[in-house]
Amino acid sequence: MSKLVRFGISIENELLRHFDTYNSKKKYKNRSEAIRDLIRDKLADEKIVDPDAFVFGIISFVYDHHKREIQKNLNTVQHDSYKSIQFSTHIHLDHDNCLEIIIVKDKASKIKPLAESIFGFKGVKQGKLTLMASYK
Ligand code: NI
Repeated sequence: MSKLVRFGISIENELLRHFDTYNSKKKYKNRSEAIRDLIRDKLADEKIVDPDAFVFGIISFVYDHHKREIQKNLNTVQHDSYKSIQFSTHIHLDHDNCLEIIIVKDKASKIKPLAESIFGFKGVKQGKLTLMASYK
């Protein structure tokens, strides 16, 4: 961890009150920890919109495995992106539905189109892409 630096912040009473309520809900021990996390989150949000940014995350989706071509399409798109995919797993939710979770690591410009192609397949009922970027 790099050296900590102190700096002062001016803030409206009302906003500080909301912030303290948020901090106690999130179980922060002090305001500094909460502010550091908020800054990291904001910087990461900014970073993941950059197509060249190196990101990691999770593509999760639910699909009906009876739909024609779905297994073939999912297999093809994942093999096409094998360099971005670190891990994947498949859970049979019930008679018709499957949940697949793919952990990815690559440039945002590689990950987003992969998720979009998966979510666009006929038979995919719900999909979520969670992206993160690291900040110390
Ligand atoms: Ni299944």
